[in-house]
Amino acid sequence: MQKVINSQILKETVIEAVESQQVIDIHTHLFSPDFGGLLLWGVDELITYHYLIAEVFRSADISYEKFWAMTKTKQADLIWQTLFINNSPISESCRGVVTTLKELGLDLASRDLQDYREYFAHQKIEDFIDIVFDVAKVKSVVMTNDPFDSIEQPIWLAGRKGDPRFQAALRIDSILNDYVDVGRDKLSGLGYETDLDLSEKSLGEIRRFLSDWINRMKPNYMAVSLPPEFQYPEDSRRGKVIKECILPISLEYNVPFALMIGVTRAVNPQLRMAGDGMAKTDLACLENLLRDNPSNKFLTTLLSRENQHELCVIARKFPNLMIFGCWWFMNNPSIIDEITRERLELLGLSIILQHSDARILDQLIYKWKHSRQIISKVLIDKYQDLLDSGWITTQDEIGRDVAALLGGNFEGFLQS
Ligand code: FIX
Ligand code: ZN
Repeated sequence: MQKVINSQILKETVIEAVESQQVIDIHTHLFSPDFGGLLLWGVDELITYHYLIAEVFRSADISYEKFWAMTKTKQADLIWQTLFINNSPISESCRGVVTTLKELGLDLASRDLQDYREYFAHQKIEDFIDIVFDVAKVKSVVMTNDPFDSIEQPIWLAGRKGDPRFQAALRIDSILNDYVDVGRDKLSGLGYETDLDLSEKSLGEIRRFLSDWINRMKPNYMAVSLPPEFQYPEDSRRGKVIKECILPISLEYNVPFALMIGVTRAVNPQLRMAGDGMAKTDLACLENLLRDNPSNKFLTTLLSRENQHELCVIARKFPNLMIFGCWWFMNNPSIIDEITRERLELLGLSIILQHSDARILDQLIYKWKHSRQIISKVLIDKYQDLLDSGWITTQDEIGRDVAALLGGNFEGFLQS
């Protein structure tokens, strides 16, 4: 007998469904242990996350030069003192550290960074991964894999067989955004004969490269981050490579093309990785891609709040587009709340609600805990509206919907 939901039990039913659902995290910067030093974890990494580095310069009286000359431990000391001791850690990135330490069972009353360091020093990474996946209720994560990275490349070439909970995504930014200065050299270095003019031969070689690396990595998707001025079609090397190489290979191998649009890299280069900015995009580029390539599958997330409503409308028009997550500057409670409502209202359940973008393993804990809180709140309101309209629903149906939003839709989209 299925449990019919009424207003009295709606809240607890949704919270239970959302809190217990194992998620698939479709975009992270995490790595499995076989990638060695690329896997970041522990309290010093958490505190020196680039989101926090951007914040520390607003409050600490320190020059960029001096900060970058410090060891990671010293940087973490400074950030801890500035953002957690001298000020309440109220920003989303600071609160994330608090939530993570709390969920790991550390004593927040002590505020003793040394104590926290000792806790991490006693962890064995393989066990710690299990702890984090368990606490965060994460089933699997998708990495961001750069075939040209000097640490990653030999691992893939040797036939990587790492922890299967860490799945691959083939990242192709340097071919699309930096072909002249970086991409071409890297391709040549791997034995793909490419020229600056992108002759027919070069385009064939880029297709061969993509095929080889799809076979090698078995990626969930091919991905690129793009600037706000991105256009498609585009009379540029990038436009040509997308049209002649990415799209046909994506179709042939049934590997979606993920576009993450809106980042302006190095707005303040002094901040290094923390120095990227954003702006809104003319989404005609996406409409053109979707209309001209109806058999291709696309995943998209955008960095500008101003673009989010338009993105939902585009997704209504093109079933070959799956929109996902609240990317980077979007990944803040007030904006997650807003755009999750907008997406559910315009697209129903046919979306991927969230991804974490975690760079440090431990962040899976807070990113998913904070997101689940908002997702529950939004879904309670949406189901309440349905009940008020006279719809009768069950606990199983709510569980089914939540499972789709937090992982099933991604699996289904990949398999379709
Ligand atoms: O391009 C990306 O995948 C971005 O998410 C990153 O480059 C960015 O630095 C980040 O960590 C955002 O959360
Ligand atoms: Zn990312």
